[in-house]
Amino acid sequence: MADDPTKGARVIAGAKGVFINNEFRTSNSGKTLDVYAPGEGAVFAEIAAGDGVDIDRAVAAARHAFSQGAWGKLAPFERGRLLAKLGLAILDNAEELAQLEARDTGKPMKQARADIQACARYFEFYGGGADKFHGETIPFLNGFFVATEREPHGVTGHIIPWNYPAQMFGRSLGPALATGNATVLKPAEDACLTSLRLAELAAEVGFPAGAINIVPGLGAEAGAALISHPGVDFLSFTGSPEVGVMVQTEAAKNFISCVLELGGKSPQVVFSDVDLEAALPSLVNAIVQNAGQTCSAGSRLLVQKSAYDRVVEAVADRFSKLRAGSPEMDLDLGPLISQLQKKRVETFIAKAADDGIPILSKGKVAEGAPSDGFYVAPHMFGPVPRSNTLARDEVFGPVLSVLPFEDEADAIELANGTDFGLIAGVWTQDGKRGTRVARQIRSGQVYINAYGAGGGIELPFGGTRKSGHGREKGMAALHDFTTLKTIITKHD
Ligand code: TXE
Repeated sequence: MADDPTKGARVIAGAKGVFINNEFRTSNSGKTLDVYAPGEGAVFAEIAAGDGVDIDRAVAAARHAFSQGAWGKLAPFERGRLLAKLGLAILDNAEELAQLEARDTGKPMKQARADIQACARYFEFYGGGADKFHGETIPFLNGFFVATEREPHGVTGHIIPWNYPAQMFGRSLGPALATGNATVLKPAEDACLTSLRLAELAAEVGFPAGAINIVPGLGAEAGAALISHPGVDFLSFTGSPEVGVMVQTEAAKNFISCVLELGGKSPQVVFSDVDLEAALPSLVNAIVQNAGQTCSAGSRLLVQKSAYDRVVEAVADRFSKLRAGSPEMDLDLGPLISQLQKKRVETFIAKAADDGIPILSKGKVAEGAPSDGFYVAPHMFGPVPRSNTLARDEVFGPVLSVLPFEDEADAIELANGTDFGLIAGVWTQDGKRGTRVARQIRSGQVYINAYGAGGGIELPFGGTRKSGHGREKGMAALHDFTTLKTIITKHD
């Protein structure tokens, strides 16, 4: 382990503080929380346990930045320039950030490096969008001139999870800042070090005080205080459906709106005319990436009966070769984020065995992976009965459920057969069928002959029903972070 690149990750100086008005300060309580390195199963840092008082201070700082401070006075192109500068600073510090992210989340170094590149892309993309997102004029009665304008909400509250901390930082804050909001972010207690370092970088490149405020802490304390705060004008939440309901309820009490991204049980629909060779890497990677802890994980593999044996055999073969290991081993997947998440996933696996669902294939935890790390070998189960929990509920781990279907109509019914609707993949060489099926699947995104390609920063992303609502990514996110004003002028 001596050559572990992540061991040198600088645990940033301010990690034990809250970041308000461009500086780290001691939290109100002075209490801290332990941070585990999931790859090692050991504590490697401490963070501040922010509370309601810290949230009050952060919201006040954001309010001041928005209404009186330098941030609120910037022209859109100046905001855009700052976002672009942050994107460049992220690229300049990419290796350090990737090492910190890998240590904090356990993900393989190649994944962590890709995540940091994606984080930079969010700031580049939204930096470019800041001065290109505008209203319109509307033809109205004679003697009137009507124009619409996109206004920022004011102070936006952001709660992000631990699975892609740096990416979520960019995905959530990028569009909020581009449109001129001042932000308060509560990162996940399980992995928040890159958020703190990114905020520090933002201050270094010139973001005015109060534009970005970070309060780490527990969901039930700092998180609960942020979502119920009367000084917050809009909420952006990514996490579990259970907490998503709380966010929406608190937003309703304050008469504000919110965007919720709550995960999924996404299907990959494989028809018998699939180009299997081309599809295989995506069919497997969709559930293995980030050890299955991905909201858009392709956790249900739906296979047409006439091709079932052929497809299952090929996927199972790849599955059996998968290896989980520590960040520096840089294998197919890393550990899960915590002992708790490992237990949750193992409970699903044990239940599947109790329910008599056959294991079609299994990967391994690699030799040399630290024995205390939170590793779970990838599992492939099938055929999974349609009513089973493994066919309906999000596992958030490297567990693939295989379900057979008869024909196109059956495939659509099965694909739509959960409470979620985030993303889907359709695999067929029949172009008309691909489009037909994609149009009938209820979800925010549908890929045809691909899955989750290229990070999709430019592509609107979000769900229906239990997967949440509102859209992140792409120019669509700018809509959520603004409110539409119509100015009606009578000139005759
Ligand atoms: O989520 P939580 P957890 C799903 C996934 C996973 C399950 C549980 O299925 O197994 O949720 O994960 C903050 N008020 N997803 O327990 O608790 C918390 O501090 C305000 C899918 O980690 O929802 C963290 O910052 N905030 C998902 C964030 O919510 C609260 C990603 C997410 O934590 C809070 C993560 C409260 N009362 C989990 N309680 C996705 N969509 O990708 C917690 N939080």
